[in-house]
Amino acid sequence: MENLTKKILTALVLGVIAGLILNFVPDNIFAAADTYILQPVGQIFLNLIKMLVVPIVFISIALGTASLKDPVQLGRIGGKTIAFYIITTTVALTIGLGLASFIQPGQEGAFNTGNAEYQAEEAPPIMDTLLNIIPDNPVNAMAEANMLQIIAIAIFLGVALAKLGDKTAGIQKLLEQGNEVMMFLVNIVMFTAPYGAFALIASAIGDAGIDGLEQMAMYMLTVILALVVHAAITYSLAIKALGKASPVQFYKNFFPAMTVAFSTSSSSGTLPVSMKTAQERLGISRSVSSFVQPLGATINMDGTAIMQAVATIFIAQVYGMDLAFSQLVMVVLTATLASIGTAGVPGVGLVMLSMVLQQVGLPVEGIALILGVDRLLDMLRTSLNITGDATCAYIVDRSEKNKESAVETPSQ
Ligand code: DAS
Repeated sequence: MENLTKKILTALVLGVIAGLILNFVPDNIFAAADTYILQPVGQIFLNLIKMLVVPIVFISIALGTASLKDPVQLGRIGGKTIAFYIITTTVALTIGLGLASFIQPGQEGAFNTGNAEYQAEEAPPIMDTLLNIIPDNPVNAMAEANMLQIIAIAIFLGVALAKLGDKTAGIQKLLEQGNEVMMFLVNIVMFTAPYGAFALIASAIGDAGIDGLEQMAMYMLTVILALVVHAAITYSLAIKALGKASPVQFYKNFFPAMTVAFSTSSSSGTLPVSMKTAQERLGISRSVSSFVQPLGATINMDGTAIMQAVATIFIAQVYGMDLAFSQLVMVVLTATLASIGTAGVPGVGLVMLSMVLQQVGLPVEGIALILGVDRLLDMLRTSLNITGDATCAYIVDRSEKNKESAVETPSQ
């Protein structure tokens, strides 16, 4: 994994250089390079890694649930996970709102809002998302890669396997072997990671353009600063205080998965690697990792929440609109709820941002101002998203192990 991480990092550096160079070639040359080389290579890598997500999530959750001692433990793990996710997302939003209000990245009149337009995609209503968690057609859920429904089906199967025990040993063995096959395929697919990483970041930098990067520098720096503060403070404190571990060591061990998340901008697509890294390098049990991380890839996106908070303040400033405290509270509530219903795929943060802006009465077309640099920020915030999921899995796993050891070694 170390060697692969070095190759991905090298590919990313070369991709940034290539992207900057592409800014100095004629537009038609960049368009041809992007259309016939960079996009296809990047898409092949993304498709290969996403190909494994549904089987890996389904098999790991079913096996993880089946290995739990009792369904009560599943309920306890679920409760701790949801609580951690809601608290850290709220903290992330507060950091984003606070830094953006302090730094003031958007000045009224500094940006051309005249021809800004953005066609907002409809994000699913929250209630529909919650009701749709229980699928009416498991095959459909798999075909549509509906992660929340796949998680629900896998949990039902896992509980049945746990209850039926030896009667279904054959199915459990089949799932175990399926997991082995999937992990092998992850290793195979990851050989394409450096090429995909190079292509995706070169395309994103070439597309953003040096002018676009300069004009959006303050906005980007505010988002990046908030991402770093959340990782360096919120997660580090949680790892130290609740996980009883060194945050530096945690980040070193989880870094390979973060480079893949950065390259793909997809939490769901990175799941095969983030779960493998969490289990093999962070020592998180498969039962906790395979429940907490897939759930987090779908409902927990602290990096995305930070972008939404900063973007909301930025757009309000650019359009010269002040946000009352009650509107800021609405931003926190809407962004927290919006993240539950959307899967971790590239660009989903903007779909949710349009919901937040509509909720507080800000012009949705303001998203057009940040569109050009969003893919680059998506890479960074997706790395934070999966890190929050792994931090939660680590802490929940430690608390479960402490509980088990407490039970096994009753007080004297
Ligand atoms: N790319 C999303 C993810 O996979 C995050 C986002 O779009 O904000 O987590």
